[in-house]
Amino acid sequence: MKPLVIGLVQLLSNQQNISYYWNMSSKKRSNPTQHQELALELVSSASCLQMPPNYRVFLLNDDYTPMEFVVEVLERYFSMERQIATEIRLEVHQHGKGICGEYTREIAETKVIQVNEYSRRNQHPLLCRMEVLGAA
Ligand code: TYC
Repeated sequence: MKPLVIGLVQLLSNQQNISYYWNMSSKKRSNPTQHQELALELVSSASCLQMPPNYRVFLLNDDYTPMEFVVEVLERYFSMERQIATEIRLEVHQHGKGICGEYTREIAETKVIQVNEYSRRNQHPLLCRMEVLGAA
């Protein structure tokens, strides 16, 4: 049976902040003051919790979007300097795909929507997409 996790203890050791869950499915539980003495089945957070994955946002090449527009998008939505934006634009043009950045899911989703909406509003077929990265 999966342990019923009802509490989180923060322990400070060697300057590191380590989180532990205590498992109240243990028969030994009785009152809160016995937590330490009973050494409730502490399970390292490393085995319970995982950081949410990040997402890579990228642009796809097409034959119609003007190069200047791609550079503008990279500057406007990804805060790139002209020089870097131009390099990424060339990367997309030559290799079909160019990485704009890596973000949390919500930020990546927002950027994808913003770029695609902005492109359509300007009548360009430029496509912005995201892909999940390995868990951080
Ligand atoms: N390939 C496009 C053209 O030749 C330019 C372009 C570059 C389009 C980058 C999209 O993400 C892109 N007009």
